[in-house]
Formats: sequence, C-alpha cells, structure tokens
Amino acid sequence: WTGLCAFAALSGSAQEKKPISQPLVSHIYTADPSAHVFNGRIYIYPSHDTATGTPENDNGDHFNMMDYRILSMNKVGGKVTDHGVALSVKDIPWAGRQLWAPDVAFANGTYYLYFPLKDKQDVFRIGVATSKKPEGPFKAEAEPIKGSYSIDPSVFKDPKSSDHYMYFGGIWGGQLQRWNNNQYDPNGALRQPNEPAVLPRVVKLSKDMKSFAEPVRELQVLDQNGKPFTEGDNTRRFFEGPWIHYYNGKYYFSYSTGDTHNLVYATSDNPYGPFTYQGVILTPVQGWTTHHSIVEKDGKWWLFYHDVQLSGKTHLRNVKVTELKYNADGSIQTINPYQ
Ligand code: FUB
Repeated sequence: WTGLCAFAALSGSAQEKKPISQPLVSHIYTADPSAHVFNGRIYIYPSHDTATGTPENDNGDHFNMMDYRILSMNKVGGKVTDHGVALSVKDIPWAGRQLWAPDVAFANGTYYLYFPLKDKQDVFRIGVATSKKPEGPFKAEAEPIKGSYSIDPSVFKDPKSSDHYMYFGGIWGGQLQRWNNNQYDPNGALRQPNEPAVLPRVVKLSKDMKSFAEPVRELQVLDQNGKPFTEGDNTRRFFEGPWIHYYNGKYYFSYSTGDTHNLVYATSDNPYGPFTYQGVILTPVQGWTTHHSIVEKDGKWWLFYHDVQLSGKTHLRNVKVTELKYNADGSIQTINPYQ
C-alpha cells in the first residue's frame, strides 16, 4: 500500500463521477472487507480506520488501526449491524502496532480471526484469535503464528479436500520484499523493474487452525504465455490484498496491483497454482488502496470493496458491495465503480 501523491492525482477525476454503490455504514470508517456467509448471514470482517493523527509516510504509518469491528446483514441491501469492538490491539500480548486487513474461517466449532500486526520489533506477523460466535469478541493467542509474516491473510476452505489454506502478502509497507525463502532480511529491497516480481504466499493450515502444516510456499501467477511477471509489469503483478474463491470447478485468485490501483484475477485447477492471469475485476476506486473479497449469497456473487467516498482521505475508507457477474466461459465482467 502507500503512495499518497499518486492518490492526490487519481482522486480528482474519480470524485467527479457517481459511485455505483453507497457505503455500507457511515458512523465509522471501514476498509479491506473480508465477507463470509455463516449460518445464512453475511459477516464482514473489515479493518477499522481511525484518524489517530499518526503522520503519513510511505510505509503507511498513518494506517494505524487500533481494533476490529465486525458488521453483518441478512442479505445484500438489508440492515447492517455493527457488533462493536471484536478485538483490540491492547488485548494482543505480542502487539506492536497497526491492525491491518483481517479474515475469518470456521472449523472445529470455532471462528478463527486471522490478523496482520506489527510485533514489538516492527515486523509484520499474522496472529490468530478465536471465538464461539462469528461476531466475536475474539481472544488472541499469546504469540503470532509460527513462521508467519507480512500482511493480508485470506483463509480458504478447499471444497474438494476440506483443507484450509492461507494466502497472504503485500509488498512496500506490507514488507513482503524482506522475505526470501521464508528468511527475514531487514534490508530486503523492492525489486527493480526488470527483475521477477515478488510472489504472494500460500500455506496449508494445520487441523488446529492455529499453525502452519508445512513451510510457506510462493504462489506462481503467470501470464497467458506461462511467463512470470516482472516488477515492471505493475498493471498485472501481485501487490497486496489476496483473495481466493472457487467457481464452476476452478480456483480464482484475485488481488490488488497496488500502485496501478486495479483488482485483478488469475485462475487455476489447483489451490497451490500455478495461476494464469485473466483480467481486471474492478478499475481504480477513489483513494490509493483497493482491497476486496468475493462471496456467494442468495444465488448471486458479490464483490465487497472499499473507497473513500465519505472522507476523501486515503486512510479513512468505507466498505461497499456490488454484484459480480461471470460470462458463460467463466471470465469475470470488469466493474467500473463510478458511472
Ligand atoms: O488497510 C491497510 C492496508 O491497506 C491493507 O492491509 C492493504 O491491503 C491496504 O488496503
């Protein structure tokens, strides 16, 4: 994430256009919506944006979120309930700062909330917290998940095997460029335009849902000719915000391209990939970041996303939802968030 100057240039034109959907709530700022259907109800696990006064910089320090609040509704268009604070940074034993984009999975009769947070050394790790209810409150484990790093966990239950996989990662402020072969290099630099792009990561979860069952793997995302992207191919290479869903016998891996502000997707026959790039899901929104989830409810598919309609500020966002449509060949119809 980051790039404030780029946002200033982008927002002028976007703000003159009419949004295709309205913020789901306006009493708090929310972002990075991970939506799931639990017990027939839609639960949205967003970041909770707040104006803490932390100065802006290119590492995203002003995204200084202190807690999570969970939203739910019985259907798209229904009344949205804010369930209050579900987990606070002050209640996480290993916390440094910055609760970024979370996700939730259900297994073993328990809801598991996965969250990225900087530890006391200012290194992003991924933590887990549990609850017996989808809306929380959640109780955090004493330590981050062993072997975890970077940001934006997205946890997926494979309908074929019932195994759970975590997809994660984000470059720039998300620190993914500091991790090679799962080893940390504090000086790990961003790639040069002609170098291979940093890849998102995937790992199978253990049955206890609190640990990794294997070493973290890189997830290959290839172009239509089977070639990996270079860093310079920044309209297509992975930046942050991974999500995965299963549709019509295929796995769909989608993500943000960051500094080019698109949500794009790639498909595969295997949850470990390789994934082949297919196209754009959502063209740029107001604000620098773009982040999403995709979920089926009531026979339709929905794209949850965010923009900055309420505040005009890139770190004070609001979550939205719109219908996502497939063509007969399984490709996704590109959505323009403004008319
Ligand atoms: O909300 C903080 C960060 O901004 C998220 O982790 C990224 O995906 C971007 O949306």
